[in-house]
Amino acid sequence: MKTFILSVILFFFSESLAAQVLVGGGGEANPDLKTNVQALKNWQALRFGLFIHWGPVTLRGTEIGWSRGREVPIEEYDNLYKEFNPVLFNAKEWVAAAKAAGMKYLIITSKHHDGFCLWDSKYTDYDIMSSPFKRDVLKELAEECKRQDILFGTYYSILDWHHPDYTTRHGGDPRPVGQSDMNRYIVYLKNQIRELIEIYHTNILWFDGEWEDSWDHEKGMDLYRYARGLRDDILINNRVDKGRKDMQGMTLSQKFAGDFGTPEQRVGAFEIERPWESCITICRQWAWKPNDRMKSLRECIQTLAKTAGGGGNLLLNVSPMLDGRIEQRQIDRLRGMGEWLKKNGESIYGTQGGPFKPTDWMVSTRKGNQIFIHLFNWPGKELVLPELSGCQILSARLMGGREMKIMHRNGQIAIQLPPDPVDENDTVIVLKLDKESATIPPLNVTENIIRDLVSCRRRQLAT
Ligand code: H79
Repeated sequence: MKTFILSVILFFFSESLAAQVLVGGGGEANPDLKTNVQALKNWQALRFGLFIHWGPVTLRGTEIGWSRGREVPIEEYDNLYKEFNPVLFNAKEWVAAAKAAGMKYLIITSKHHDGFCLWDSKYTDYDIMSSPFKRDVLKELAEECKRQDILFGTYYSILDWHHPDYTTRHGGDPRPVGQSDMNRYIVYLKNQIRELIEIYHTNILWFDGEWEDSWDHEKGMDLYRYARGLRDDILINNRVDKGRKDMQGMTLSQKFAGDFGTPEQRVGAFEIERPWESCITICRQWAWKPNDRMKSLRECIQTLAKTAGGGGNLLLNVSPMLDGRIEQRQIDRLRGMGEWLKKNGESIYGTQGGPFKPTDWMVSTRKGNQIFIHLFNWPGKELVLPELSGCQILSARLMGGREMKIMHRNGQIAIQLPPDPVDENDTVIVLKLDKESATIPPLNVTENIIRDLVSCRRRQLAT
């Protein structure tokens, strides 16, 4: 009888845990349409993907979409596709670059705010087939992703500053909006989304440009339902609807549609109940820019670790050049991340964030009965952490290396470190526990470690 009661309690407990994962979905208009949990979990386990922003704008080296009517006059911008001929485009090389980085999925701009379509769309001539290149970039890429076992997804901008029926003008566009019609535009948009799902088998719909007044909450929930109706296991970001608060990217409440949050150009805040993905550029601009400042390998690796430590995915953006190649220095940077992941991938893929909450110089991830500590700065001779209540640390070792001594003092754990960091970018320490790490509630370490650092510095000053 006791066991029965216990299992009933456990059942409800696990059900409520599951319910926490079931956030988002179709929003208040679609109460029965929840996020496809299996698809979500599979995608979360991938942790690291490649974002690609690309289009005729690379002929100018200015920002995609945003430079239309700013750095590049509208008339000129809208005619760039007539010169777009990236003859060195090679889907195999792009996907191989993602693979070499240790990335597991890829999202490409099928259509950005400028309205240009990188695929052979039946519903517009403003697409890649009207350029001198005349090759279906999306098709080649989708097929190559399949071949190389990379999950394929598509970015699609809801706002379209080029389409006559879209009802907001931008960049001093003189065309009157009087004849525009959002209902007609939505027919166009849905037709294109159907193409992306049915012909290109996109697994992720990464919407953007939802913030203008032309779009609203009802339209967002309707679009979500439409896409899920075409394919139930598709994932849709929260920019399908108006629930995103700011660039922190998390959805305000469950009344809004969307399967995951989208912090932009920042690592999301620690959040392990609600799914999210940070999108961050490898350089500064989303679209290719000559001599754009590129992030260091250290920054790239730490950004990935911080994202995983906070509980999210990282979608790192690269933009190929006007000739179709990805810059060699970016390929090299990606490979650098892949090399780090070859040694440390266990601490990223398939992990959850925590239990130690992220700090500037340390984050943690967990999987099974292990916790992975990512050290960005070297704390001295010891790493001091709060004790984990209710479980034992059986061992501490450097990732792929030797075991380290653990001491217990005043409710703290002190792990004896080698004198210097093993990996200047991120040294990973693996803690093996006597039980599952997933159940440990999040712990704040900041104060603890700062105190220890201060005393450590004092000691140094004293000697
Ligand atoms: O597609 C990428 C951006 O174009 C788009 N979302 C990502 C994924 C985006 N939407 N909103 N924003 C970016 C924020 C707007 C930032 C801006 Fe700017 C600051 C627009 C103009 C000044 C960023 C910097 C774009 C141009 C310069």
